[in-house]
Amino acid sequence: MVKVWQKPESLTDKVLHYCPGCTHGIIHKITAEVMDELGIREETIGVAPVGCSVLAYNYFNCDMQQAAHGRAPAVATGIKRVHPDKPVFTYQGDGDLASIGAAEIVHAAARGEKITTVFVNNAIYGMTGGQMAPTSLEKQVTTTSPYGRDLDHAGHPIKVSEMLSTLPGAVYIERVSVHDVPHILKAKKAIKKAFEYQLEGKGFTLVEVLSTCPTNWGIDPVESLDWLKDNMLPYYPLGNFRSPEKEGK
Ligand SMILES: Cc1ncc(C[n+]2csc(CCOP(=O)(O)OP(=O)(O)O)c2C)c(N)n1
Ligand code: SF4
Repeated sequence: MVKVWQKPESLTDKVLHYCPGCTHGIIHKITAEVMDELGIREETIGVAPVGCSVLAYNYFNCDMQQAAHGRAPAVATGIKRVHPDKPVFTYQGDGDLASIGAAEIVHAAARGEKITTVFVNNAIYGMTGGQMAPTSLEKQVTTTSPYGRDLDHAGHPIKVSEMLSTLPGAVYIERVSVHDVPHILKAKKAIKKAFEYQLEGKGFTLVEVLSTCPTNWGIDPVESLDWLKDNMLPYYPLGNFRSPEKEGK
């Protein structure tokens, strides 16, 4: 019989708790496939955040450590320094990474920590009820901005990839999306590159993945994919912001 699909070995058999249509599951799957393809599952140490992906340690079939809100890059730094030969990654949402954890990620990148961050930007706090995140778009309605995000009052959404790409310690920064199959394949390639650069000891690597939150956006899963495409892509352009080749590293 021809096998057309196989669950990656780097995912456990636990049923994901994510809402129907949430693209966290897709991002878990492609990250796990990358670990399988690189043959690094047994050595890899992942760091789980707070937020909807707080339970990532139940799903990734590698060693995992939980970090308090936003502290995943600091925890990953400690792990990597103790185990410099092991692949270390953090998996973080935008509330976790760009809000209370903003300093952590900036300094990990500035120090050029040899870790990989999978940064899931769904423009909202998912787990805690859909409050405005640092990445929520102008005019975006959230539970804390019921009339839409007002820039005068709440400031501008933070473009994390652009911001981190100003730091020389960050060797690979790419923004991808998972709103359709061709983009999912590109997202997987980017995550694979990030791990490969880490294995080559190049420096800090981060892949920002534009993701959906149908529950807190208040729209169905299919419309959410369109909402991402129509609203997030214009403000968060996809592409590579920093790579070792460009930096001559
Ligand atoms: C130390 C700590 N502070 C605050 C919280 C509350 N909290 C949990 S999840 C979360 C928001 C996370 O949102 P995001 O990172 O965007 O992830 P998503 O749920 O959207 O995937 C907050 C504020 C917490 N769990 N722990
Ligand atoms: S609340 Fe949003 S981010 Fe969290 S699991 Fe549900 S759809 Fe996904």
